[in-house]
Amino acid sequence: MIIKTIKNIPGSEITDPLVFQQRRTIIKAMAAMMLTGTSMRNSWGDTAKQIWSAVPKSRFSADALTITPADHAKNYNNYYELAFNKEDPSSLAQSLRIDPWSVEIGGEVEKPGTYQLEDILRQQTLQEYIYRFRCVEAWSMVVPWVGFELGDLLKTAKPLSSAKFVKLTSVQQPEAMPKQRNNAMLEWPYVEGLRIDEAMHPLTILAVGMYGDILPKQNGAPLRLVVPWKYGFKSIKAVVKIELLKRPPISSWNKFAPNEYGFYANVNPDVPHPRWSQNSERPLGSGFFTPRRQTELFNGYGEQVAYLYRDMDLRHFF
Ligand SMILES: Nc1nc2c(c(=O)[nH]1)N[C@H]1C(S)=C(S)[C@@H](COP(=O)(O)O)O[C@H]1N2
Ligand SMILES: [Mo]
Repeated sequence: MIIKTIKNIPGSEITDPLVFQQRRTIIKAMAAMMLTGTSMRNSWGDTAKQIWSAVPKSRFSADALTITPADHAKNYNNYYELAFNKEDPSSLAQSLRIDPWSVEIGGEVEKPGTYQLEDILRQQTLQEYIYRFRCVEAWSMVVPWVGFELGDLLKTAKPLSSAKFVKLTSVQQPEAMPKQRNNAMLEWPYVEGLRIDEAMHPLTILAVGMYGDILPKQNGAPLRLVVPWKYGFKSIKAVVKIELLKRPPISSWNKFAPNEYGFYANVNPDVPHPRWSQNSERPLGSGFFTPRRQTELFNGYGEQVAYLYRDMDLRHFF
Protein backbone atom coordinates (compact mmCIF):
# COMPACT_ATOMS: atom_id res chain seq x y z
CA MET A 1 0.00 0.00 0.00
CA ILE A 2 1.40 3.36 -0.96
CA ILE A 3 0.99 6.12 1.54
CA LYS A 4 1.40 9.45 -0.16
CA THR A 5 2.24 12.49 1.84
CA ILE A 6 0.62 15.87 1.64
CA LYS A 7 3.58 17.05 -0.44
CA ASN A 8 2.16 15.28 -3.47
CA ILE A 9 -0.90 17.47 -3.43
CA PRO A 10 -0.92 20.65 -5.47
CA GLY A 11 -0.37 23.83 -3.47
CA SER A 12 -3.41 24.98 -1.61
CA GLU A 13 -2.53 28.60 -0.91
CA ILE A 14 -5.67 30.61 -0.89
CA THR A 15 -5.26 34.11 -2.18
CA ASP A 16 -8.86 35.21 -2.15
CA PRO A 17 -9.09 38.35 -0.03
CA LEU A 18 -12.54 37.21 1.08
CA VAL A 19 -10.85 34.45 3.07
CA PHE A 20 -8.89 36.94 5.11
CA GLN A 21 -11.87 39.19 5.52
CA GLN A 22 -13.94 36.25 6.70
CA ARG A 23 -11.31 35.08 9.14
CA ARG A 24 -11.18 38.59 10.58
CA THR A 25 -14.95 38.64 10.88
CA ILE A 26 -14.89 35.38 12.85
CA ILE A 27 -12.09 36.51 15.12
CA LYS A 28 -13.78 39.85 15.76
CA ALA A 29 -17.12 38.21 16.45
CA MET A 30 -15.52 35.72 18.83
CA ALA A 31 -13.56 38.41 20.61
CA ALA A 32 -16.70 40.47 21.05
CA MET A 33 -18.51 37.49 22.49
CA MET A 34 -15.73 36.77 24.92
CA LEU A 35 -15.51 40.40 26.02
CA THR A 36 -19.21 40.71 26.67
CA GLY A 37 -19.38 37.27 28.21
CA THR A 38 -21.92 36.23 25.59
CA SER A 39 -21.58 32.55 24.99
CA MET A 40 -21.54 30.95 21.60
CA ARG A 41 -24.87 29.52 22.62
CA ASN A 42 -26.65 32.84 22.24
CA SER A 43 -25.01 34.28 19.21
CA TRP A 44 -23.86 31.22 17.28
CA GLY A 45 -26.81 31.33 14.92
CA ASP A 46 -26.54 34.97 13.88
CA THR A 47 -22.78 35.12 13.62
CA ALA A 48 -22.56 31.85 11.79
CA LYS A 49 -25.27 32.80 9.34
CA GLN A 50 -23.51 36.05 8.57
CA ILE A 51 -20.19 34.35 7.93
CA TRP A 52 -21.40 31.11 6.40
CA SER A 53 -23.32 32.92 3.68
CA ALA A 54 -20.27 34.88 2.54
CA VAL A 55 -17.54 32.28 2.38
CA PRO A 56 -15.46 32.05 -0.79
CA LYS A 57 -15.70 29.02 -3.06
CA SER A 58 -13.08 26.33 -2.81
CA ARG A 59 -11.13 25.63 -5.97
CA PHE A 60 -12.78 22.20 -6.05
CA SER A 61 -16.30 23.58 -6.30
CA ALA A 62 -17.67 22.58 -9.67
CA ASP A 63 -19.78 25.41 -11.04
CA ALA A 64 -21.35 23.29 -13.73
CA LEU A 65 -23.18 21.10 -11.22
CA THR A 66 -26.89 21.54 -10.69
CA ILE A 67 -27.36 22.02 -6.98
CA THR A 68 -30.02 19.86 -5.36
CA PRO A 69 -32.95 21.89 -3.99
CA ALA A 70 -32.21 22.47 -0.29
CA ASP A 71 -35.58 21.03 0.75
CA HIS A 72 -34.59 17.64 -0.59
CA ALA A 73 -31.16 17.60 1.01
CA LYS A 74 -32.68 18.66 4.34
CA ASN A 75 -35.63 16.29 4.41
CA TYR A 76 -34.33 13.03 2.96
CA ASN A 77 -31.71 11.81 5.38
CA ASN A 78 -29.85 8.78 6.58
CA TYR A 79 -29.31 9.10 10.33
CA TYR A 80 -29.59 5.62 11.77
CA GLU A 81 -29.20 6.69 15.39
CA LEU A 82 -32.55 8.42 14.91
CA ALA A 83 -34.55 6.34 12.45
CA PHE A 84 -34.12 3.81 9.66
CA ASN A 85 -36.27 5.76 7.20
CA LYS A 86 -35.42 8.99 5.37
CA GLU A 87 -38.37 11.08 6.50
CA ASP A 88 -38.11 11.07 10.29
CA PRO A 89 -34.54 12.28 10.99
CA SER A 90 -35.38 15.89 10.10
CA SER A 91 -37.89 16.14 12.94
CA LEU A 92 -36.26 13.72 15.41
CA ALA A 93 -32.89 15.46 15.11
CA GLN A 94 -34.30 18.63 16.59
CA SER A 95 -33.90 17.28 20.13
CA LEU A 96 -30.17 16.68 19.73
CA ARG A 97 -28.02 18.91 21.91
CA ILE A 98 -25.20 20.39 19.84
CA ASP A 99 -24.02 23.33 21.89
CA PRO A 100 -21.55 23.34 23.57
CA TRP A 101 -19.62 20.97 21.31
CA SER A 102 -16.06 19.76 21.62
CA VAL A 103 -13.89 17.46 19.56
CA GLU A 104 -11.25 15.22 21.05
CA ILE A 105 -8.18 14.63 18.90
CA GLY A 106 -5.82 11.88 19.99
CA GLY A 107 -3.86 8.77 19.20
CA GLU A 108 -0.66 8.98 17.16
CA VAL A 109 -0.22 12.75 17.47
CA GLU A 110 2.29 15.00 19.15
CA LYS A 111 -0.40 17.29 20.52
CA PRO A 112 -3.53 15.48 21.63
CA GLY A 113 -6.31 17.59 23.07
CA THR A 114 -9.96 18.42 23.35
CA TYR A 115 -11.07 21.53 21.54
CA GLN A 116 -14.25 23.57 21.66
CA LEU A 117 -15.78 23.88 18.23
CA GLU A 118 -15.48 27.66 18.25
CA ASP A 119 -11.74 27.36 18.95
CA ILE A 120 -11.38 25.03 15.98
CA LEU A 121 -13.32 27.38 13.71
CA ARG A 122 -11.24 30.34 14.75
CA GLN A 123 -8.17 28.62 13.31
CA GLN A 124 -9.71 27.30 10.12
CA THR A 125 -10.53 28.87 6.79
CA LEU A 126 -14.12 28.26 5.85
CA GLN A 127 -14.95 27.81 2.20
CA GLU A 128 -17.88 26.65 0.14
CA TYR A 129 -17.44 23.23 -1.45
CA ILE A 130 -20.03 22.29 -4.06
CA TYR A 131 -19.73 18.52 -4.18
CA ARG A 132 -21.50 15.57 -5.68
CA PHE A 133 -22.64 13.16 -2.95
CA ARG A 134 -23.51 9.54 -3.75
CA CYS A 135 -25.22 7.23 -1.27
CA VAL A 136 -24.47 3.52 -1.53
CA GLU A 137 -28.26 3.09 -1.96
CA ALA A 138 -27.96 4.68 -5.43
CA TRP A 139 -29.43 8.12 -4.85
CA SER A 140 -27.32 11.23 -5.15
CA MET A 141 -27.32 14.96 -4.62
CA VAL A 142 -25.17 18.04 -5.17
CA VAL A 143 -24.67 20.06 -2.00
CA PRO A 144 -22.93 23.38 -1.38
CA TRP A 145 -21.18 22.57 1.91
CA VAL A 146 -19.48 25.13 4.11
CA GLY A 147 -16.44 23.73 5.81
CA PHE A 148 -12.69 23.36 6.04
CA GLU A 149 -10.14 20.71 5.19
CA LEU A 150 -9.90 17.83 7.66
CA GLY A 151 -6.17 17.78 6.90
CA ASP A 152 -5.77 21.34 8.18
CA LEU A 153 -7.28 20.33 11.50
CA LEU A 154 -5.19 17.16 11.75
CA LYS A 155 -2.01 19.14 11.11
CA THR A 156 -2.69 21.28 14.17
CA ALA A 157 -2.40 18.11 16.29
CA LYS A 158 0.92 17.22 14.61
CA PRO A 159 0.44 13.63 13.40
CA LEU A 160 3.35 11.26 14.12
CA SER A 161 4.82 9.22 11.28
CA SER A 162 3.19 6.18 12.90
CA ALA A 163 -0.28 7.60 12.09
CA LYS A 164 -1.54 5.57 9.13
CA PHE A 165 -5.31 5.75 9.63
CA VAL A 166 -7.90 8.11 11.04
CA LYS A 167 -10.91 6.99 13.04
CA LEU A 168 -13.88 9.31 13.49
CA THR A 169 -16.60 8.76 16.07
CA SER A 170 -20.12 10.21 16.24
CA VAL A 171 -21.83 11.53 19.32
CA GLN A 172 -23.67 9.32 21.78
CA GLN A 173 -26.92 10.83 22.99
CA PRO A 174 -29.22 7.91 23.73
CA GLU A 175 -31.80 10.25 25.31
CA ALA A 176 -32.24 11.94 21.94
CA MET A 177 -31.40 9.03 19.67
CA PRO A 178 -34.07 6.31 19.67
CA LYS A 179 -32.14 3.65 17.76
CA GLN A 180 -29.06 4.18 19.90
CA ARG A 181 -31.19 3.95 23.03
CA ASN A 182 -32.62 0.61 21.83
CA ASN A 183 -29.27 -0.73 20.66
CA ALA A 184 -30.81 -1.28 17.26
CA MET A 185 -28.99 -2.48 14.18
CA LEU A 186 -25.49 -0.98 14.20
CA GLU A 187 -23.05 -0.96 17.06
CA TRP A 188 -23.11 2.54 18.56
CA PRO A 189 -21.53 5.03 18.47
CA TYR A 190 -21.26 5.28 14.69
CA VAL A 191 -17.63 4.97 13.64
CA GLU A 192 -15.89 5.61 10.33
CA GLY A 193 -12.32 5.61 9.13
CA LEU A 194 -9.98 6.76 6.40
CA ARG A 195 -6.42 6.04 5.43
CA ILE A 196 -4.21 8.95 6.45
CA ASP A 197 -3.59 10.05 2.86
CA GLU A 198 -7.34 10.07 2.21
CA ALA A 199 -7.88 12.09 5.36
CA MET A 200 -5.18 14.60 4.36
CA HIS A 201 -6.51 14.96 0.81
CA PRO A 202 -7.79 18.51 0.21
CA LEU A 203 -11.16 17.22 -1.05
CA THR A 204 -11.87 15.75 2.38
CA ILE A 205 -13.66 18.29 4.52
CA LEU A 206 -15.38 18.76 7.82
CA ALA A 207 -18.60 20.62 7.11
CA VAL A 208 -20.25 23.05 9.51
CA GLY A 209 -22.78 24.42 7.07
CA MET A 210 -24.68 23.92 3.86
CA TYR A 211 -26.61 26.17 1.48
CA GLY A 212 -24.92 29.20 3.05
CA ASP A 213 -26.31 28.49 6.50
CA ILE A 214 -25.37 26.47 9.57
CA LEU A 215 -25.65 22.72 9.17
CA PRO A 216 -29.13 21.38 9.99
CA LYS A 217 -29.10 18.88 12.84
CA GLN A 218 -30.41 16.10 10.61
CA ASN A 219 -27.47 16.63 8.25
CA GLY A 220 -24.92 16.10 11.01
CA ALA A 221 -24.62 19.35 12.93
CA PRO A 222 -22.56 20.83 14.21
CA LEU A 223 -19.68 19.09 12.43
CA ARG A 224 -19.69 16.25 9.89
CA LEU A 225 -17.23 14.67 7.54
CA VAL A 226 -17.71 14.90 3.76
CA VAL A 227 -15.63 12.65 1.47
CA PRO A 228 -17.11 13.26 -1.98
CA TRP A 229 -15.53 10.34 -3.84
CA LYS A 230 -16.79 7.73 -1.38
CA TYR A 231 -20.24 6.37 -0.65
CA GLY A 232 -22.24 8.55 1.71
CA PHE A 233 -21.94 6.28 4.74
CA LYS A 234 -18.27 7.28 5.05
CA SER A 235 -19.37 10.91 5.62
CA ILE A 236 -19.97 10.52 9.35
CA LYS A 237 -22.18 13.01 11.16
CA ALA A 238 -21.90 14.77 14.52
CA VAL A 239 -18.21 14.05 15.01
CA VAL A 240 -16.93 14.18 18.60
CA LYS A 241 -13.69 12.26 18.38
CA ILE A 242 -10.85 11.93 15.86
CA GLU A 243 -8.10 9.42 16.50
CA LEU A 244 -4.97 8.82 14.47
CA LEU A 245 -4.09 5.15 14.47
CA LYS A 246 -1.46 2.69 13.36
CA ARG A 247 -4.06 0.15 12.27
CA PRO A 248 -7.29 0.52 10.27
CA PRO A 249 -10.33 1.09 12.48
CA ILE A 250 -13.38 -1.13 12.02
CA SER A 251 -16.16 1.08 10.76
CA SER A 252 -19.80 0.58 11.75
CA TRP A 253 -21.17 -0.54 8.38
CA ASN A 254 -18.13 -2.67 7.62
CA LYS A 255 -18.62 -4.47 10.90
CA PHE A 256 -22.36 -4.87 10.33
CA ALA A 257 -22.03 -6.37 6.82
CA PRO A 258 -18.40 -6.72 5.71
CA ASN A 259 -19.34 -8.29 2.38
CA GLU A 260 -21.60 -5.34 1.50
CA TYR A 261 -19.80 -2.29 2.87
CA GLY A 262 -16.05 -2.18 2.47
CA PHE A 263 -13.58 0.01 4.33
CA TYR A 264 -12.72 1.98 1.19
CA ALA A 265 -16.26 2.42 -0.18
CA ASN A 266 -15.02 4.37 -3.18
CA VAL A 267 -17.85 5.13 -5.59
CA ASN A 268 -17.41 2.63 -8.42
CA PRO A 269 -20.04 1.81 -11.08
CA ASP A 270 -18.20 -1.42 -11.95
CA VAL A 271 -18.36 -2.96 -8.51
CA PRO A 272 -22.00 -3.76 -7.73
CA HIS A 273 -23.37 -4.00 -4.23
CA PRO A 274 -24.20 -7.69 -3.68
CA ARG A 275 -27.91 -6.80 -3.87
CA TRP A 276 -28.04 -4.04 -6.51
CA SER A 277 -26.12 -2.41 -9.34
CA GLN A 278 -24.06 0.71 -8.72
CA ASN A 279 -24.11 1.65 -12.35
CA SER A 280 -26.53 4.56 -12.10
CA GLU A 281 -28.15 6.79 -9.51
CA ARG A 282 -31.31 8.79 -8.89
CA PRO A 283 -30.58 12.48 -8.29
CA LEU A 284 -32.66 13.76 -5.35
CA GLY A 285 -35.35 16.15 -6.48
CA SER A 286 -35.42 14.85 -10.01
CA GLY A 287 -38.81 14.18 -11.56
CA PHE A 288 -40.32 10.81 -12.24
CA PHE A 289 -39.38 11.00 -15.90
CA THR A 290 -35.87 12.37 -15.40
CA PRO A 291 -33.36 9.77 -16.54
CA ARG A 292 -31.07 8.28 -13.92
CA ARG A 293 -27.54 9.59 -13.85
CA GLN A 294 -24.63 7.37 -14.85
CA THR A 295 -22.50 6.83 -11.77
CA GLU A 296 -18.86 7.82 -12.26
CA LEU A 297 -15.75 6.13 -10.89
CA PHE A 298 -14.71 7.97 -7.70
CA ASN A 299 -17.97 9.91 -8.14
CA GLY A 300 -16.29 12.00 -10.83
CA TYR A 301 -13.29 12.97 -8.70
CA GLY A 302 -10.85 10.55 -10.33
CA GLU A 303 -8.58 13.29 -11.57
CA GLN A 304 -8.02 14.36 -7.98
CA VAL A 305 -7.95 11.01 -6.17
CA ALA A 306 -7.23 8.10 -8.54
CA TYR A 307 -3.51 8.23 -7.66
CA LEU A 308 -4.36 7.23 -4.09
CA TYR A 309 -5.43 3.80 -5.37
CA ARG A 310 -3.00 3.36 -8.25
CA ASP A 311 -1.68 -0.01 -7.19
CA MET A 312 -4.85 -1.40 -5.68
CA ASP A 313 -7.39 -3.88 -6.99
CA LEU A 314 -10.61 -1.90 -6.51
CA ARG A 315 -12.71 -5.07 -6.62
CA HIS A 316 -10.85 -6.54 -3.72
CA PHE A 317 -10.57 -3.27 -1.78
CA PHE A 318 -14.18 -2.18 -2.35
N1 LIG B 1 -23.60 9.29 12.56
C1 LIG B 1 -24.09 8.96 11.36
N2 LIG B 1 -23.50 9.44 10.25
C2 LIG B 1 -23.98 9.12 9.04
C3 LIG B 1 -25.08 8.24 8.90
C4 LIG B 1 -25.69 7.75 10.10
O1 LIG B 1 -26.66 6.97 10.07
N3 LIG B 1 -25.17 8.14 11.30
N4 LIG B 1 -25.53 7.88 7.66
C5 LIG B 1 -24.58 8.00 6.55
C6 LIG B 1 -25.20 7.80 5.25
S1 LIG B 1 -25.60 6.21 4.82
C7 LIG B 1 -25.40 8.83 4.38
S2 LIG B 1 -25.96 8.55 2.81
C8 LIG B 1 -25.17 10.22 4.79
C9 LIG B 1 -26.44 11.01 4.62
O2 LIG B 1 -26.22 12.36 4.85
P1 LIG B 1 -27.41 13.40 4.70
O3 LIG B 1 -28.53 12.97 5.57
O4 LIG B 1 -26.84 14.72 5.08
O5 LIG B 1 -27.82 13.35 3.25
O6 LIG B 1 -24.74 10.35 6.14
C10 LIG B 1 -23.85 9.34 6.59
N5 LIG B 1 -23.39 9.65 7.93
MO1 LIG C 1 -25.89 6.26 2.53
